[in-house]
Amino acid sequence: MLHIIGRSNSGNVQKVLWACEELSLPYTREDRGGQHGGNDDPHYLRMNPNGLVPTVIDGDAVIWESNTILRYLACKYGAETLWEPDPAKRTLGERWMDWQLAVLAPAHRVLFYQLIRTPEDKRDQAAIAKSRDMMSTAMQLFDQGIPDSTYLGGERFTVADIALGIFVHRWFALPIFREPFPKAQRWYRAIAERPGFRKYVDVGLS
Ligand SMILES: N[C@@H](CCC(=O)N[C@@H](CS)C(=O)NCC(=O)O)C(=O)O
Repeated sequence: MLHIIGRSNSGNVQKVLWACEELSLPYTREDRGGQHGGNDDPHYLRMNPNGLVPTVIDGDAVIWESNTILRYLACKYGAETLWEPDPAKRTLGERWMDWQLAVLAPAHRVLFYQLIRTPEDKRDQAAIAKSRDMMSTAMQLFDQGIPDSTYLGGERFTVADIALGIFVHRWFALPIFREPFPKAQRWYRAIAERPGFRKYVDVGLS
């Protein structure tokens, strides 16, 4: 059975949990990271040299990087669902997955840690404002760049919608000023209906 390593309040672990729900895949999970620690245990570092979560074990395969895990699960278990079989069409979603790692996640990081994981009296308001503006700039690009289709890759819900869904959810859930991004909001409404999103992502930020 699939084994997931990582705390369930990690956005990158939530990607994997949401994918398992979409695929009706049974799994076991152990807490690691954050308040649970254990990232630097030598045996964990041998599996994941970054000391980050998630890591997934599936038989002989040990996999890290959440978007790589998403692609693996979709390709292996989601041929009829999460995996877009046409390589050219698949890039429509995959480009946003790479963009999520390179642009959106770094833009949101300070904002998220300051507002959710830092006590109010210790928050750095200037850093919060700067990170909000960075995330807003990224969200504006997302709003203008996504297609008019229901999902990022067309009418099929794929792993790209999961990878982006986690971080776009944070934009809409954090207690911040938000410019109206109507296309992003329409897409967000569609993915927020998925049972996997409700079960693992829309559970409060922590
Ligand atoms: N690019 C990596 C990022 C992994 C990452 O940053 N994980 C965070 C949790 S979301 C982590 O392990 N933080 C340290 C910790 O939880 O102790 C991925 O997508 O898997």
